[in-house]
Amino acid sequence: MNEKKGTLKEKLIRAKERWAREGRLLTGKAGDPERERIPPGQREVRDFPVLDLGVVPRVRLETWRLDIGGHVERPLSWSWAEFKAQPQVEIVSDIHCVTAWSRLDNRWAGVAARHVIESAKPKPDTRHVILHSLDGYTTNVPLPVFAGEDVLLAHAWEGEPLAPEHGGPVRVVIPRLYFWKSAKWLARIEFVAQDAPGFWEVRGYHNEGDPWQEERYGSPKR
Ligand SMILES: Nc1nc2c(c(=O)[nH]1)N[C@H]1C(S)=C(S)[C@@H](COP(=O)(O)O)O[C@H]1N2
Ligand SMILES: [Mo]
Repeated sequence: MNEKKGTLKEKLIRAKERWAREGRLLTGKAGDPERERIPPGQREVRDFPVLDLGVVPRVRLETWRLDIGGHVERPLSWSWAEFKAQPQVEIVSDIHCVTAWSRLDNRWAGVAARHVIESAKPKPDTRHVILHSLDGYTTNVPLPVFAGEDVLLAHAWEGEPLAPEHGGPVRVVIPRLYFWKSAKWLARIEFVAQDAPGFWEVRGYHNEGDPWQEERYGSPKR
């Protein structure tokens, strides 16, 4: 990474840590997903903003692999062809980013997280899933959330291959949590018995991140 990009990245991280300390955007009211479409403190956008640490990893499909392991009976490593040969599903879901934008009705295509779980067979005391990305980013999710029927390893958005800036070739999509839990440039899925907070979770962001409960920020875990 060059020096300028490094500085921008540090500035962005500092700003988002400050938001967490100040509790920016908090309304103090929970929302009801049965009756409302937009969680508290969010506003709808029509474009598709890009949010990351400012470095888009260069990925070649010929060498791309997805490793699935940790606390499992059957560790797996899929090439691009193997990944594409898994059962494919299409899911329409909403995005809720902790920076307050929500984007409704996104049509994703890919491999269901449930299929990954059934294939790798996590051991009975598995509690969490750590997602590892090619830019060094990590995020953690409880296994029951990752096992949700709407959770996807997505390679397409609105009928087109997922763009590199949005996490292509493959990103995770977890509609029930704030979008920072949806790891872009997915490289490894690690099942674990012991939770481990990820990149934003150790920088003041909530460990679970349910937008309807406004779980934007948590206590610092450093
Ligand atoms: N690998 C990786 N995944 C990531 C991030 C990142 O920096 N690196 N940023 C997260 C954050 S904070 C958000 S809001 C969403 C943004 O996804 P988008 O750029 O497709 O809108 O990706 C999430 N996944
Ligand atoms: Mo974000």
